[in-house]
Amino acid sequence: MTTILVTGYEPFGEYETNPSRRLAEALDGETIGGAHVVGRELPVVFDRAFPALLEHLDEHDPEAVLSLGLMAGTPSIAVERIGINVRDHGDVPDNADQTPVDDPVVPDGPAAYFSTLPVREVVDAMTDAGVPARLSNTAGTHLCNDVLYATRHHAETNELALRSGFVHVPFSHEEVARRGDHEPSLSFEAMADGLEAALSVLAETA
Ligand code: PCA
Repeated sequence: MTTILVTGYEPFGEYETNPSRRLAEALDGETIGGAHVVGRELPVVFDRAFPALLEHLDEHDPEAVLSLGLMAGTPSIAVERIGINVRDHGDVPDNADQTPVDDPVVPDGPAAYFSTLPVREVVDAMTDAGVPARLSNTAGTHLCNDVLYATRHHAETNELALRSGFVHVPFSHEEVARRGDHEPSLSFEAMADGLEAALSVLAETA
C-alpha cells in the first residue's frame, strides 16, 4: 500500500496553537484513495525540523510527503510551488530563539526547487471540493520554506523517487475566535476536506 507522510508544525512565535499540527494529527492513520496516511509533528527549529522529517522518512518509507504549515493572514489554503535556498527568520525567532538572516538552507545548494506534487491539480481538487485554495509562488523564508527546500534537496541529491511539496493553511475559526482577533480563517472541517482531496490526487498519481 502507498504511504503518504503528512507533517504539521508545533506552535511558534506569538501563537499558542498551530492548525497544521491538528490537521496532521487528524489525518494520521486514515486511508485516502487507497493510500495510508501517516501524520507527524515537526519542531519549529531551523536545525531540527528536517532531521525530524528524515527520521519519519526512514521509519515509514513514504512514496510522497505533504508538509503543512500555518500562514497567518492567508484567507485560503495556499499550495506552494517552490522552495528557495534562503533561511531568514523575518521578525519571528524559531522556537530555539534562533534568528538567521540571509542564510542558505543548504550552503552551495541550488537557488530553488519546485514542489514535485501536481500543484495545479491539487488546487483544482480542493476548489472542486468547495474549499478555497490557490497556487502560491512563495513559501516565505521561515521553517515552511526550509522543509520544502530541504526535502527536495534530499530527494534530488540521493536520486530518490520521493515526491514532496508544501501546503500553507490559515487559522481555523475556533483559533481566531478563542484569541479574539480578526485573522482570516477557514473551518477546520473545510481544511481537512481540502487536504483529503489533495491526498486523493497524490494517491491517484502515485
Ligand atoms: N508556519 C511557519 C513555520 C511553521 C509554521 O507553521 C512558516 O510559514 O514558515
